[in-house]
Amino acid sequence: MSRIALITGATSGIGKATAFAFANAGINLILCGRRQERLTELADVLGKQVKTTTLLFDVRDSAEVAKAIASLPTDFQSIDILVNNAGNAHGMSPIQDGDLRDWDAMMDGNVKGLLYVSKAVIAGMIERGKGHIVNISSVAGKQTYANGAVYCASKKAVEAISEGMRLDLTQHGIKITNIAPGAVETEFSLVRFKGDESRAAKVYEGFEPLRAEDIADTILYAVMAPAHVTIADITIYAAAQAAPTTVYRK
Ligand code: NDP
Ligand code: 8X3
Repeated sequence: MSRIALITGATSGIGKATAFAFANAGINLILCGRRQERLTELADVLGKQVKTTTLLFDVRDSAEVAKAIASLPTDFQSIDILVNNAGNAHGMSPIQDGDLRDWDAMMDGNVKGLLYVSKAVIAGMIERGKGHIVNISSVAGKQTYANGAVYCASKKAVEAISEGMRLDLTQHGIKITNIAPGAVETEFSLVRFKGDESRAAKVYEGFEPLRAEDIADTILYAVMAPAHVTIADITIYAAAQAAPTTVYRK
């Protein structure tokens, strides 16, 4: 029987590419995000390949998350795969200049949001004695860089949550995969720099960044591993990137 995957942040970038990769592999989809129009467009396309439904919620709102997931039609309730991908960086500045709204957006979305969605899905996985959770961390969760303390902290938290989930959930037949990408050209930098297109474009200038599809391929690889194999932790850099802020540009 085809598996069912819930992907957060499916409206853009890595989440969207993962939705395409999963559909090509015959995995049914629950596509989540805050932009209904994009969700509808995506569901129209991918619904031709696999069974697809959408959920509109902000991961920062625990009640909204619980309500949305509880509202799934019966044939989408047995979630086999959860891809905790929704998240963003907001702002980039020395800690002393940080904006409290940016800090809230990152800690509430990247950390607490991931927890809220996981909580709503894990109970069913435990009941069924199987499941797979893929958490999208970042190289920022492996190594802190200047002007990024809070985003890095949010991704270090994701790393810790992945480890903790693996310790607590392995006995219930649930696999945990933590994926830490380097620079991927998506809407990420546009969001970080609040719509400043030229500043966002500079992040990817002079080298070939990762594409969302590269990360989607890795996520697919992890979820297609045989039953006895857990892909626990993967770090992916662009070939020209050696560390979060060490990029060899031409
Ligand atoms: P995008 O900005 O392209 O996509 C972010 C996705 O997250 C969107 O679909 C957005 O959907 C969703 N999202 C953001 N905030 C919320 C929220 N509060 N509630 C619900 N959905 C939300 O960026 P990426 O695809 O690059 O980012 C995906 C993940 O990958 C993030 O966790 C990011 O930190 C991580 N990452 C990205 C890297 C990069 O270089 N691009 C590198 C390492 C990790 P919508 O706006 O519709 O809600
Ligand atoms: C996104 C990659 O290096 O900008 O998580 O933090 S980085």
